[in-house]
Amino acid sequence: MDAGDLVRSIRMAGVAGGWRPARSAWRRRRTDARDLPRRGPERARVPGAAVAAEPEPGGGAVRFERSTLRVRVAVGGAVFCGWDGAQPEPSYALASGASRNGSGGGVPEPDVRAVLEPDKDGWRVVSERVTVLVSRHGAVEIRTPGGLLLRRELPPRWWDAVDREDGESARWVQRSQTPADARVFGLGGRAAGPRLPAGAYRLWNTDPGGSFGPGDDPLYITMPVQLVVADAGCHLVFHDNTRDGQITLRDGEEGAGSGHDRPGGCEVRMEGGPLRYWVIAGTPARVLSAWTALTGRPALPPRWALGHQHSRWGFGSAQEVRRVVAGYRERGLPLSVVHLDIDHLDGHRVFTVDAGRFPDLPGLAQELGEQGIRLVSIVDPAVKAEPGLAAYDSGVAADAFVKDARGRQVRGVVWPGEAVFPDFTDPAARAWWGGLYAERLAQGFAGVWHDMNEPVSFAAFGDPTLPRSARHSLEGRGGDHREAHNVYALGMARAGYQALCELRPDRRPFLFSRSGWAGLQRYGGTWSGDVATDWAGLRASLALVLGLGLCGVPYSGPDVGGFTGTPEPELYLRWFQLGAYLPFFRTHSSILGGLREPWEFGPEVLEHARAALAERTRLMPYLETLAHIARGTGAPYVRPLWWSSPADRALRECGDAFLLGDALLVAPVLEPGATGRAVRLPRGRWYDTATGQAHRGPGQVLLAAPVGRVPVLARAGSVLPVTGPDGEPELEVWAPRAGRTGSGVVFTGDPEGWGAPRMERFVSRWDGGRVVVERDGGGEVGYRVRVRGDVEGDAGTRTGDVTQRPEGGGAEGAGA
Ligand code: NBV
Repeated sequence: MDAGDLVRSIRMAGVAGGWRPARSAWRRRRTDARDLPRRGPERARVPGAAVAAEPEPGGGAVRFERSTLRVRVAVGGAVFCGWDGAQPEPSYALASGASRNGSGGGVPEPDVRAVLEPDKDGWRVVSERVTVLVSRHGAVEIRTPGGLLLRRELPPRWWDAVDREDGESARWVQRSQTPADARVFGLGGRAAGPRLPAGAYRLWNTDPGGSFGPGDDPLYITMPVQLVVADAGCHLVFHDNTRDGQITLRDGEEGAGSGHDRPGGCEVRMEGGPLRYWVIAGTPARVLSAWTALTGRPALPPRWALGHQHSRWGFGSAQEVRRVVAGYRERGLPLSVVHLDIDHLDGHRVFTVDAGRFPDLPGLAQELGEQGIRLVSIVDPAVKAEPGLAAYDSGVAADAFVKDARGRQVRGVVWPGEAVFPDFTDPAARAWWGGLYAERLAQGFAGVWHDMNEPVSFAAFGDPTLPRSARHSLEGRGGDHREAHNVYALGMARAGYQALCELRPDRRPFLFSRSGWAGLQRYGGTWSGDVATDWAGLRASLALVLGLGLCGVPYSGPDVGGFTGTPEPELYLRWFQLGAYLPFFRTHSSILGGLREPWEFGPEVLEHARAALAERTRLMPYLETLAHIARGTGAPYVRPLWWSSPADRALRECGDAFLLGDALLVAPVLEPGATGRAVRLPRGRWYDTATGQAHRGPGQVLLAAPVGRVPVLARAGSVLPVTGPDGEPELEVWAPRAGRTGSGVVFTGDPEGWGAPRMERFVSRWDGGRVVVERDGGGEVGYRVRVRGDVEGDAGTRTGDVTQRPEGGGAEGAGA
């Protein structure tokens, strides 16, 4: 047991209490001691020298003395490399699974224009976006079409079992080099990010137990997905292997004076499973587009899921829910969703209701629905092992629960007590589980919140999850928890998403999940999990959202105010102000923590929270547009500052600000006592949206950040849809630089159904001393237009607002 395990188990035992976690931990240890195949003697192997090569569609196979490497460039430019005969499938990341409206994913066709040909030191495959070079000893280089090195994978090393009777796949390690200036992002949700410092990152989805801060790793979502940014270009590398493993990052060093750079690099070490990876090179936007073409486009949340959401573990009763909702209503604060946590269940049993505390849940749901508020339900995977309980009995009948090697149920301990775990890697179990969601819909819930699905089984010591030897279907191939653990929540999300599509075919599902893996976005989003209530937790919550977005999961956000304890008013407010600009905006806290209603922190905080909520409401059409862009292209709503300037090295280090779409730059306050802050600007002209003052990037500016607001800047030329003062949508246009043009798109879609959205594009430009906006392709603009920034000709002469009528006619008024 390492130190992390120890801390976790102490926290876990505290949370769960009693003797059960101790018994469960012993049981898990015994099961593994009995059933886990023991590794016999091993022998190291490297590929050796190349023997032959043969072309195949999109690339070819190079045979070495002791392995074979397959290189294949796919249509769209993604490169697949597989050793020892590994193919792209089967894959949990690529599986198209439950797709609707083409969220797809899946193995792309080979690009037949790319062919393997001899090169001076081996072979090469030239394609439109990258050149792949394979050396005679099995090193693989990925270069830009211009020849710049993006990544060099050194020949791998395996440890094969000497007598193969144990049936175990070989452990392996692969080292790689990246340019000295390269910076790495991603690896799932990492509190230490967004730019990942040098160090070791484990690949094993883990509940940190209690709460986490920037030093806790791994967390709930790990993924072998790295987004690497360097002067030479940007690329994503994905090691498609679900096993436990570790990625160690090493920073490069630029040879100060000596002229010799020490490359940066990483080492991927896996406990078994295939050695195969994908590399996608290009601009960040292209990389995310190709990545989500491979693993599936992000599900589009219903419009209401972009509004403010409120939750608490421990509402405890329908009256308390009504009291909180009335609190929002009476203060005129918008509220879109209320979440019910495990305390609304009967004895913590999933798919039940405590009828004493929530006597008429469908009635409550309807009552809230009349006020425009949706109810979302927590769903934990563990089912109480209790004959007579419908979920248990039907699961037994469907043979859906995870078993050990001897065919007995694997039992663990979670909130309801002794529990069993559905095998979400089994298609039949997924179908059975999905059917249970009918009960949630009948109770009036509009969406689901998957929790505890790393999966967690409380343990007084060791790893709080299922035994590694537990058997899983793995889509019929058969295997154990070592392979299934990291994709357990992904399978649960797939089951839930598919069920909601089938049970309510006219509505888009709303689903978010604490744990997951590459491809989670096909089914829904995620949230921070139990982030600690302190300033470091606030910073970590932004790191998670940014990192996950770069791994293809764009919809997420933290527990605003932190999960634990009670935030001081200033911390609560700063968290609230950040949350208002993130896709998933939810106040939530632990049953042991304090309240998170905006009025609980004094009148000053309430007024500032009101302003943040008003800004959220104003930006709703823009957020909806960003949701459609994410759906269509994989570009996250929340992007790092280097998104459109990846060559700006200073921006790669910047983890305290972000771009919200193309138009806005948000610089939240992440420190106590601040009244201003430094903001790094990407290249271009940026307006402070509070003052209208223009700033020029690249560079750094100091902006006021009084307690009532966080700096937000708008990119000159941008056109974004917002809600106008009368509640009607309007276009906000930030004056382009003199002589330049700008643009923006607007998506308006079906609020909750599957109807195709409407896309409109607008262009902004100067015309005779005033800014005009035109619909791309001609025709009426159709919206009221508000021009902001430098509204008269030369930059800086006059700053203010001008409103234009929908017909695109003359100015209605000018602000100062
Ligand atoms: O269901 C209770 C909590 C929930 O409020 C939280 O958001 C989850 O991350 N859940 C974890 C289980 C309890 C953890 C201590």
